[in-house]
Amino acid sequence: MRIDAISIFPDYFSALDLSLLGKARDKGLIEFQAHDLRAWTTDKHKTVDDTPYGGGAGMLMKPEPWGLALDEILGVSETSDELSDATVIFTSPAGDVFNQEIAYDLAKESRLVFACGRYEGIDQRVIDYAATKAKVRLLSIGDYVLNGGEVAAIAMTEAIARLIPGVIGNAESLAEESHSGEGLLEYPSYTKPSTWRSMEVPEVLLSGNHARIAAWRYQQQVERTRRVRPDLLPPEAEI
Ligand code: JET
Repeated sequence: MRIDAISIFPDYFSALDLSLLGKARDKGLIEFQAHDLRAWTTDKHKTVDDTPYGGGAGMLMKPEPWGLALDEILGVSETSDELSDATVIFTSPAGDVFNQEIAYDLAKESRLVFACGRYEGIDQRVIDYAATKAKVRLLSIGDYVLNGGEVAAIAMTEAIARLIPGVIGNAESLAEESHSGEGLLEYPSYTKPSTWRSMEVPEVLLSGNHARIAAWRYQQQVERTRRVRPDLLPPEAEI
């Protein structure tokens, strides 16, 4: 998979050089490139913002640099009918809320382009133009406001990239997640030592009785989910 990100702070994405994604890149499974939006400005001051028509607080991202950046990165032009095979993702609090199911869908794509807005957002015509040249999604990582889309794009990239075959070494950890991960919360986990700061590991986990352990873990998952995320619980009859 190839992933591009367009941002006025491309250095944010150096976090992706670390750990998981760094190794996937070394193995050639993922190509990632961050781009500085200001490279597509044409004025001396490299201006990317302007005041909103109709008034209101704050500044908006002006459309021209975005148009040039998207044309070049998508390999399209205003005058050609050629469509890009990429999916353009605008990170936005106004988008669909990103979740594991969307991560699985996007992990099947060959190209993603993250467009990271700042200030009060991007001129709407940029989103409308992109939608004439590529698949477009507005995606949010939750109901809070960030200063820009970079952190949201990094979160989504990490969630998507780890689902690409070969990126996570242990295929079992993914398989286990895909049926417990989406339904119920995880059970609490313990490692050595069996006593730490006078707290004991639950006796059942030391018993060696695999049926008892599985039953205990399932009960913990259901209790924890009912307490913290009752919205995730299947209908009463299925538990
Ligand atoms: C966000 C994402 O804050 C979030 O995203 C970043 C952001 C901040 C300010 C403006 C903005 O504009 C986006 C835009 O999209 C078309 O114009 C984006 C919070 N949860 N998820």
